[in-house]
Amino acid sequence: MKILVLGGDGYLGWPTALHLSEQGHQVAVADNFARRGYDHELGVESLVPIEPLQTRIEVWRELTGKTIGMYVGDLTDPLFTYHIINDFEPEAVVHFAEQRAAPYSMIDRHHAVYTQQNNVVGNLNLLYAIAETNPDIHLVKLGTMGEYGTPNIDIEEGWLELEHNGRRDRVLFPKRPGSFYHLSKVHDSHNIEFACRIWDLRATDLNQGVVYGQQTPETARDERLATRFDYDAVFGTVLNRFTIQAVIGHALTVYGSGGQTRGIIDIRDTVRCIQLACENPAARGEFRVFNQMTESMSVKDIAETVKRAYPGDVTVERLDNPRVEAPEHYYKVKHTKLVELGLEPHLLSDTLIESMFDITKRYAHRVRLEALRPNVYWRDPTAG
Ligand code: NAD
Ligand code: USQ
Repeated sequence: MKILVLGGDGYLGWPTALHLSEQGHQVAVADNFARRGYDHELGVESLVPIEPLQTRIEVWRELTGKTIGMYVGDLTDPLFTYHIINDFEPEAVVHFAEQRAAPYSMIDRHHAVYTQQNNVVGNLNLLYAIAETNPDIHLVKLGTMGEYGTPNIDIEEGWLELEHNGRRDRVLFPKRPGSFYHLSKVHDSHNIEFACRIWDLRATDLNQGVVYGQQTPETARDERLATRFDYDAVFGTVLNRFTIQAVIGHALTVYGSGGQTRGIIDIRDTVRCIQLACENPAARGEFRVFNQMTESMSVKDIAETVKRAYPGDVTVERLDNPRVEAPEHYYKVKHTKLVELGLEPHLLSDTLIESMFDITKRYAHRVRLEALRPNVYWRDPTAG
């Protein structure tokens, strides 16, 4: 298939592009390098050094003989978005290209507005470009489990059958997200569902949990193919942060009671899920939602798991939670649709955590300790 990966320079977009290319698909990536810009703005860097996108693509071609196309531009620019759809003529578009850190969106008004403009406008331009160019293109969009929040009922895959005052209906599952970033994904989901209804587009919204891990079989082939590995308090995600903190002898930073529970997924399963979604497209007019996570864990259980796997001493520090989120709650998620399509999940294992310790040890000298402490507070909109 011809597959266009938007956000192909990012943590997940790059390994996905390699995986799809390895599977024999014809791949092109698009990116505006905003993510590298946030690093400059925040004064942080990926723990693992990453090559420029051009170098990565060239190394992949040298190693495999496979070509990956490249477009540089911004999805909020409609001319660029229409151009890439017209020029590459994809059968599927995988859309990763959004500002994805909840804390970044909560720094202040400017960052909240940027996040929602970047994400919602980029996605809307893409919907129009697909509808006007070729409505047969399958949109595979990265959403997030955080769209649902932590409701006191089971979380279904996107849709909810309900009965109210004796009448029945099928409605989008109610959303109660926990940051302006997560809200941008809710707005995207509604826009996509509407576009499927009015223009008969085909779309899959992948409500993904928190991703962990740094390597896939393809990125591991050469260190110049590495994807980013963030540890700072704004972009670093919880399990990645805890493995890095364990190695450098920093206390694991559990926010609040640690009773907050999230869906999680190994990066190797992320790339496989995208492949499965692309190869099994939604029908015309269908807005399909998959919960892209493989297991649920509380933050304190994640901390305990990392502590157990580490061969040295590890301490856990309970920090006042900088976020506003339920400290203890019900959490039961249905996530069977990707398994039905063939996903064989890698559940969290000591072996995987040990391999993350090994990667960290190589680059531990690059950690900036001050970047580890949380410095964005949900209740203080003037902090930025
Ligand atoms: P990332 O920030 O590493 O990658 C996103 C890429 O998109 C970056 O390279 C960035 O430069 C690019 N981009 C952003 N805005 C753009 C625009 N307007 N035009 C063109 N390019 C743009 O993030 P990631 O961790 O790879 O996440 C990818 C997607 O998956 C995001 O949509 C995120 O919300 C979703 N997701 C990520 C996780 C996770 O744990 N990392 C979990 C669930 C969902
Ligand atoms: N947490 C800690 N200590 C830390 C870091 C995080 O206790 O040092 C806690 C947070 O309070 C939160 C949980 O861990 O309860 C997850 O936080 P996170 O930063 O790992 O993940 P989150 O902010 O939810 O965002 C990440 C990605 C985002 C994606 C989301 C999936 O950055 O792009 O959408 O995971 S989900 O959580 O399912 O919404």
